[in-house]
Amino acid sequence: MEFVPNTRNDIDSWKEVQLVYNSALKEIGTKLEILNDEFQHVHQYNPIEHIKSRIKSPESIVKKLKKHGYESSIQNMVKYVNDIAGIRVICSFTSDIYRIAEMLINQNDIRVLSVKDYILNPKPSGYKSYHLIVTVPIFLSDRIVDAKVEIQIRTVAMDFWASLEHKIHYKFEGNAPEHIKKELVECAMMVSDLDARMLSLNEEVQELIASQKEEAAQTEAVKTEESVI
Ligand code: 0O2
Repeated sequence: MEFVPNTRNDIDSWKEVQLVYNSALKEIGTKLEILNDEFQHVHQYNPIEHIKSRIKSPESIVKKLKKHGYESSIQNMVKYVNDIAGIRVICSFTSDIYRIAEMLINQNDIRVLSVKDYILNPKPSGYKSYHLIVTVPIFLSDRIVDAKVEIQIRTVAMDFWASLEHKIHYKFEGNAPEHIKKELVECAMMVSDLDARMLSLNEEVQELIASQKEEAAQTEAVKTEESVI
């Protein structure tokens, strides 16, 4: 079942697949950076903390095909594996996740294939994140190819939990003892609580800043009025 690109044709096709998916990551990455810069310009605030991207290794792609009962071929990879190109967007607050997703979805060259909201509906493991599978057009010299990209959007706290849980999951080859799984679910709940508290703190800070600005503007208006009199 193992995919080893050994014929000239296979090697060329695999190189082309990588080129297309790498281009897709660049396209989506640039779109996200532009949205972040515009947000900074309009609201003096960056919703995106950082962005990570990767192309899935051929071994992991083959593993996924095998899991779903497909033979290892380049055609099957492109057809059935949705996360060959993956991008992870780490935001400050939960509200930023939905803002970023909406702004991206509304771009007319982006086609949404699926949305999974693991924030509203967390996985039994405790995993929380917002997943989108989209296609983006890649303009090659002689044709346009629609490339699939998996976008995972989550907060810094959700990312912290997912990274550590992923390591533990691998250490036990997916079969962690029950008490460790239970502990991880409890940690996920603490992470959700932390996110909720940070969000409400941020909302309070924004309200305070807005009312201070209004007060300053009123004082300025009174001063101008007095100087005219
Ligand atoms: P990797 O190494 O991160 O790429 P699929 O398995 O993709 O065919 P499914 O089940 O619909 O189909 O995918 P899902 O669950 O929507 O999303 C898969 C990805 O989400 C995983 O990719 C992980 O990155 C992440 N993920 C999902 N569940 C968990 C979880 O319980 N813990 C952590 N830490 N991450 C999770 P891969 O391919 O499994 O791995």
